[in-house]
Amino acid sequence: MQPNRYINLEHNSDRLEGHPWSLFLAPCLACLAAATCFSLMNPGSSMTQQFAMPQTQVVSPVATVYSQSQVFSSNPARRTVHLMAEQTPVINTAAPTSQNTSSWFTGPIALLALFPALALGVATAILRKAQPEPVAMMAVTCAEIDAKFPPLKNDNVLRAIRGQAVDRIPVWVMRQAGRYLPEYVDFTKDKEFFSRCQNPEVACTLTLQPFERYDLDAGIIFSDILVIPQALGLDVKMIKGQGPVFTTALRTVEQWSQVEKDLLARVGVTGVEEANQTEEVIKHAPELVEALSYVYDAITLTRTRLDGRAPLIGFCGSPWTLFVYACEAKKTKTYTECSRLIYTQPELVHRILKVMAHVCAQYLIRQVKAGAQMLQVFDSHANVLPPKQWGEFSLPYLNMIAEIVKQECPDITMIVLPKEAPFALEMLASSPYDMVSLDPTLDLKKSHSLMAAVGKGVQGNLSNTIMYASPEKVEELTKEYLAEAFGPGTTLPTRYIANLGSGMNPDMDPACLGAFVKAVHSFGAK
Ligand code: 1CP
Repeated sequence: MQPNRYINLEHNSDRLEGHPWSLFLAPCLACLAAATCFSLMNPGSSMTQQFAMPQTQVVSPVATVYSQSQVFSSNPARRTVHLMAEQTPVINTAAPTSQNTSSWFTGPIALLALFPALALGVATAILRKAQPEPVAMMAVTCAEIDAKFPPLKNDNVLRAIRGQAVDRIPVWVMRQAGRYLPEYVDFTKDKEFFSRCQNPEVACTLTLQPFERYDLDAGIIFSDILVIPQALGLDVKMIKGQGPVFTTALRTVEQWSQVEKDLLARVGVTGVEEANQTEEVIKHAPELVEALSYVYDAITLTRTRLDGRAPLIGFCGSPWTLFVYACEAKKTKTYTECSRLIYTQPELVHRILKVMAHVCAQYLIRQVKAGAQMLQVFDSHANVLPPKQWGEFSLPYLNMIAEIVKQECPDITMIVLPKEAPFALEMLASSPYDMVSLDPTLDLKKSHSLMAAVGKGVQGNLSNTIMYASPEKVEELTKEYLAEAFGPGTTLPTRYIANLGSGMNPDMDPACLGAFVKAVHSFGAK
C-alpha cells in the first residue's frame, strides 16, 4: 500500500499554493542555507549566531492531516491537539545553539547574498498573485486513512450501508450530543455555541459524551451546518431562544457578488470579471474550506479518542438548506423571502447554490481525509419546496456534492436526509447516495424494500416524540415498530440503520434514549 498518498500531496500543495509568502520565503531560506554552509566552512563566522533559524527537524515522514496553520500554530493548545492525535510529533523545533561570535565580516557578506534572493522572492510572490493555481487533488481510499487510526471494533453501521450482514441493528440519533444531557449543559454553560465548534478539544468532548451513557453504533462530530456560511464570510450567530441569526439577509446579486469578491481576495485573486467570478470561486473551493481546519482537527482528535468504538460521521447542510438560512436570516414560519427569490431570481439562487455545493463537497472531502468514516448531508429545509422545485433547487446540488466527493473518495458512504419531504425518497433512488434518512411520515417497510431493490438503504424513522413516553414505553414502541417493518427477528435486516426521524430535544429524558438503543439492539437477539 502507498501510505498517505493524498495527504502528502495536500501537505505540500497547501504549503506551496495556498500561501504566496511561502514562495517568497523559499529563496530566502535557500540563501540562508547557503550562508549557513559558508559559516560552517568558516568556523569563526558570526553568521551562525546572526542568521541561524530554529531548525525544523522532520522526525516522522508521516504527513499530517492537519493544516499548515495548525502545524505552525503559535497557539499551544492547538499544537497539543496535533501531538495527541498524531501520537508521534511530526515537527520539532529546536532552538539555535551556536554562540560563536569571533568574525565580523561574514555577516555583511551573507546580507549581500540575501539581496538577489529577496528580489527573486518578491518576483515570485507577484507572479503567484497574478496566476494563482488551485490546490491539486488526488483520489484517496478509506483504507489509506484507516491506517492512521485505531482499528474499528464495531463496523455495523458501515456494513449496514454497504448491504453486508450485521451483528445487530446499528443505531445512533441526531443531536445525541445536546442539551438533553445534563453533562452537556454543565460543560457548555460558559461556552458560546460556535466557540464550542471551533475548539477541537471541546467538540471532541461533546461528541464523546453520549458514548459514556449509551452503546451507540456511530458518533457524529459536534459541529453545525452553519459553519459553512460562516466560512463564506457571512456573519451568523446562535442566539438563545431564537436559533441562528444572520446579521444581513442574503437576497441580492450585488451582495452575492461581493461575497464572491471577498472570497477570491482571501485566496489572493483580484480583478476577475463578474462573468467569470463564480467559476473562479468554485476553482478555489479546496483552498477556501481550509478556513474550517478546526472541524478537521476535531474529527482527527475525536476519531483517535473514539478508539474504534464506532465510526465517526462527518456532515454538512445541503446547499438549499444553507441558502434558506442565509436568505431568511432568522427564524421564519412562512419562508417568504427564499420562496420569492426562487420565482423572481432563479439565476441568482442557482448561482449561490452552485458555489455552496462545491464548497460543501470540498468540506466533506477534507472531513474524510481528517478521519470521518461516513458522511451525512442534511437537507433540513427540503420541506419548504414543492416536489418539482425540490427537483430543481435541491436535488441537483445534493447530487453534485455526492458526485464530487465520490470522485475523490470513491469508497466513502453517504447518507442524505431530505427532512419532511417524503416525495424525495423515490427521486433519490437513482442518486449517488447510499442511504436516505427517512422522516416519520414514511412507512419503514415499504421505503426499505424500495431502496434495497436499487442497492441502497434507509435510516430512521421513529418519531422523536416517542421520547416523551416513559423509558418502558419507549422500549415497547421501538420493538413494535421494528417488528412491523422487519418481522419477528429471525433475520437481521441489512441496509438499515435505526434512528429517530429528527433530533433529541432539550426536554427529553436521557433514560428514554437508553431504552431506544437497548430495544433496537435486542431485535433478533437470541
Ligand atoms: O449530536 C449531534 O447531532 C451534534 C452535532 C450537530 C448536528 C449534526 C449539531 C449541534 N447541529 C447539527 C446539524 C444541524 N444544525 C442541523 C441539521 C439537523 C436538523 O435538521 O436538525 C440544523 C438544521 C442545524 C441548525 C441549527 N443548529 C439550529 C436551527 C434549527 C432550526 O430549527 O432552524 C439550531 C438551534 C442549532 C444549534 C445546535 N447545533 C447543535 C446543537 C447541539 C444545537 C443546540 C444548541 C445547544 O444545544 O447548545
